[in-house]
Amino acid sequence: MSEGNKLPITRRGLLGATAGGAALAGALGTRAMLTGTAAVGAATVASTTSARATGAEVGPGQLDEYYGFWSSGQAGEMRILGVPSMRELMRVPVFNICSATGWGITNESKKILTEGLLPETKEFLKANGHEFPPNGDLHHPHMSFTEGTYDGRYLFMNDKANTRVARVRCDVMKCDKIIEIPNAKAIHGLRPQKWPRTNYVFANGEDEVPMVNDGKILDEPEKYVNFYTAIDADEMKVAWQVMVTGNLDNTDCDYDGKYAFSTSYNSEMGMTLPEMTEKDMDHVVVFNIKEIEKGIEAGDYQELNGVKVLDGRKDAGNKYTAYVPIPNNPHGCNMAPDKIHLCIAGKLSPTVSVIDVRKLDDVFDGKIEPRDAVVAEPELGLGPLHTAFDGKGNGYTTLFLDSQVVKWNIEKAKQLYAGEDVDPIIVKKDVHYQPGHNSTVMGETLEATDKYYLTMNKFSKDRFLNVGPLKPENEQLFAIDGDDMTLIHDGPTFAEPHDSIIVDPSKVNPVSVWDRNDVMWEDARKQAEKDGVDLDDYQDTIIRDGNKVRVYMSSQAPNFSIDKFTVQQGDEVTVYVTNLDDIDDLTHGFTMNNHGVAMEVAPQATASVTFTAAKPGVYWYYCQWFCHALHMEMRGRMFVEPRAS
Ligand code: CUK
Ligand code: CUA
Ligand code: CA
Repeated sequence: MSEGNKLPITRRGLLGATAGGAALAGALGTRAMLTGTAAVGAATVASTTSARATGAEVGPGQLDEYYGFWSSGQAGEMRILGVPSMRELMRVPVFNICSATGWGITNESKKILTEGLLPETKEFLKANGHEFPPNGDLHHPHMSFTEGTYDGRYLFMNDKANTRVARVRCDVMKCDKIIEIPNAKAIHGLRPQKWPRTNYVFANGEDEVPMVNDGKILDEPEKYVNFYTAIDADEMKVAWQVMVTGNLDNTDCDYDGKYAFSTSYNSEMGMTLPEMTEKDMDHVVVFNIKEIEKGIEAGDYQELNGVKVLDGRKDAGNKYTAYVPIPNNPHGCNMAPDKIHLCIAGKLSPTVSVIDVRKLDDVFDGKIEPRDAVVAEPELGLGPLHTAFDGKGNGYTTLFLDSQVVKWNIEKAKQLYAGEDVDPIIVKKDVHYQPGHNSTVMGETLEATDKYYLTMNKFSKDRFLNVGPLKPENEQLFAIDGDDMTLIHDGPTFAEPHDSIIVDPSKVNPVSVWDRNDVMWEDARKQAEKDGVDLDDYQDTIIRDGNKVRVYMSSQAPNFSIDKFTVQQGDEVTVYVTNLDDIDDLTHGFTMNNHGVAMEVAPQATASVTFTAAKPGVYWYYCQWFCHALHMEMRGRMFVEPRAS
């Protein structure tokens, strides 16, 4: 072989270069490994061998067994997948701007994106040419709970980039509230209260800043603090905050409604990497919810930016918080569905620290030391990040550095900690590569199952056709109902699914068609009433109100009720479109050429958009959702007259 023909020596080269590669890959348990899997569908087909073997195959036209709700990290949206096929079913824009649906463009979405921002944020965004942050970093989507299990009302999620928390309505799968959290910076960990129901959503800031962050204090880290936030989940308003020592990373809460927890990797309050990793031990902060509520009642708080802030710092000398020492820059914080064991992943420590939450009463009563609440600390492998559960007493912990998942038994880990000669590790599986979050079916509820295990891997390396310097990430689904963990899906995903939940469809029941009385377009309804327009009926009304023009039209395939309207240069034009079609799939849209305007109008919905008609001329508007054989013809003209001045 000449030098030029030589394949580079990589794992891909070794596997792909010979016919033996296929056999080798088969022996490794999946054909998906070899096929490149350019699309999610292809990946599903490619892995049918193992999917069939476990009975997990989802054929054409068949429905998936479970819903998956996915984060997308810096893409800012939430995604809905079907499990086990891993088909992407829908994208729900939340913190991002969406070209398809008009999220961030319509008046209805802009209201949601702006109304929860702090006044000063609106001001400094304006200086950057924005009404609302155009990006978000969505890490943790979690569903609302009633009595320890999902109730299908809402999904809550954080935005680390702009310190926000959002809520998605599960009936229509649209975001209905976004709030910016005052005082805290970079909301990262987020969990809804599990018991008795989700009255609170717990969210922690990750970054330390001065308590009053107005530029008077800058490089004086000893004056920085961090905040833990409880949000009233029904009102989507901050209920209270607790000031803590150290930073905060991930959060979870118990099944009794008594305690919430948050990991800190920077108990050092260091500002540089060497400082943040200096100590062998960091901590988990335990928040005593009843004591905090009592403290608020007793007036033991200061008001800061309209929020009641309690002092839960380490030396504050009260019962709001306890600090449990944990090695070493811990990350994941996962409450087991046995209601007892809280699992803290050590990250730089190869251990998972298991806290028995029943012992926390004694910690707060001063009967035992905080560290005495730790009942196991098994060594599991390098870089433990997050733990999922199967409801059978086992944990599944991702090992970032080892590129593995380790299945281990909690009871055996406790026995080992107590000095018995047992091995808690059941099995380790390679994953590809560098896993972060993971999930099991209903795994963070009292109805946790041992059906499927999902690993969300940060690197795909050489697993797919090269698409340039930016690589996709990779997700792998395992069947775990047998003795072994069997890989049944392996496929790429776009940035960056941090976290996911897998939910039984009995918990989720979205509608197919909007209710005409929905609050989503309340402002449009009020304006139409003032304008004497019946939004529920056929509309073709154009209202001129100074230099404001309001155009009311309805859509019914393949027609807009108005095929032309005239405005003047500089007019502020608002177009309201009501979709009178009421059957599945008959979504229309409204796109105004050359104005940066597009929106989705799903069956029985009203949507509106406002823009300035800046340049005289003829502009076509059209429906951008393919709705009918005559969809292309579903269009009309806007005439912009030169302003007569
Ligand atoms: S963090 Cu992403 S891998 Cu934001 Cu939940 Cu651990
Ligand atoms: Cu209506 Cu396309
Ligand atoms: Ca540290």
